[in-house]
Amino acid sequence: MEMAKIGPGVAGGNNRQTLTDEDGEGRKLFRTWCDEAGLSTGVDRMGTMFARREGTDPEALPVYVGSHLDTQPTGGKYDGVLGVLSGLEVVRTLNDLGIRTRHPIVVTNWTNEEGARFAPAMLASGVFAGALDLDYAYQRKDGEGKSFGDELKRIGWVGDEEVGARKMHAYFEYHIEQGPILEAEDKTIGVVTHCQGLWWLEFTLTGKEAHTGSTPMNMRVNAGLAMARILEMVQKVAMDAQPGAVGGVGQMRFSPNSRNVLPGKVVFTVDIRSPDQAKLDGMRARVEKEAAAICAELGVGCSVEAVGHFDPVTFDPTLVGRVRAAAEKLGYSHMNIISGAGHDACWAAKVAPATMVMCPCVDGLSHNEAEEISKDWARAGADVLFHAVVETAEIVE
Ligand code: HGY
Ligand code: MN
Ligand code: MN
Repeated sequence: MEMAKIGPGVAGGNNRQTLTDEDGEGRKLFRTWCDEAGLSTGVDRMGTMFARREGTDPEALPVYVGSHLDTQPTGGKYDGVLGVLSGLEVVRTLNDLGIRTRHPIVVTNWTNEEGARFAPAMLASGVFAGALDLDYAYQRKDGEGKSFGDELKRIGWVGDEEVGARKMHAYFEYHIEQGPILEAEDKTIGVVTHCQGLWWLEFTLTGKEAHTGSTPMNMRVNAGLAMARILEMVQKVAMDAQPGAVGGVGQMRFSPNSRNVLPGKVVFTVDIRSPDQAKLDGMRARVEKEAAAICAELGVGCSVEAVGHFDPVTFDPTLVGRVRAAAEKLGYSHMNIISGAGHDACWAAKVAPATMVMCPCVDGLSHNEAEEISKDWARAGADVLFHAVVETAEIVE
């Protein structure tokens, strides 16, 4: 709730977008809490924050536990934040109980998980895992043409650590489900076995700017109509690929975006996802092929760029087993679940054993200011996270 006071939304949620002044303030507050917990904080060149609690064995690779503090423009208070602050709570609890672990524990705040201001999502963890390079990340632009690199410098969070130089013994991420399954099944804990893969396809359609009144229908090069038909087609592609597939569009821009000018340019991003690799890639191929045909029929120019991608992820079975065992030991109802949303854990899984813990959220709602959880759910997930992390970090008597 303290963190939620920074970058408040307009309807009870948060607007603390990455690399804004509010993000900078949230980072400072998190840093203060880490200092108070006796952690030493390092920052890498993507601005990701790593707060370290020493282990008894300085040679042992740390157990990382983290998520993200940046939010959607109309985000909730828990997406990402719950995971970062629960990681901090693991450390505080160990401090309170005077427990020492062999492996160090590092609480992590990844930069730009959301990909709302700068695409792609999970940008910093993608660079950390070597899937994206630093220069590409630094040049990503927001809707006002500001670059990631300039904005990171502006808020003063360019760290000195090489991105990806840190090696992990294991990575854990605790996150709200952001979907309706756990609540509908009345389960308190999601044992996350996999995460679905994703493509973000940015389409740029070129029409002919003309008067919406005096231009006869047969003379129009209507990029807006092409976009509408492509959105209908994306819906059909996703429905034809059921079960286990989603597709839609969250953002589009008309230019010149004037009521009585047919758009010269329409830019929008198609978001398609599936846990099945063949289905995911098949949907991408079909969307691109059918979009080209729609535009050709209307005489509209069509170009597409993949601005976000990761393949379906299988989390580490040993760590998944520890999450399940912790839920059982603590007496929480639980079920296996595939994450519908993407997370930094998806990239961490490329470079270390990784897994996630999930708790339900009310009505499965997220990326909405009304996002809500219960204290019982929050505590149960943090409990399970604590036990799984501590078992992996090995208590030293
Ligand atoms: O898009 C996602 O799945 C995540 O919320 N960034
Ligand atoms: Mn998130
Ligand atoms: Mn999110």
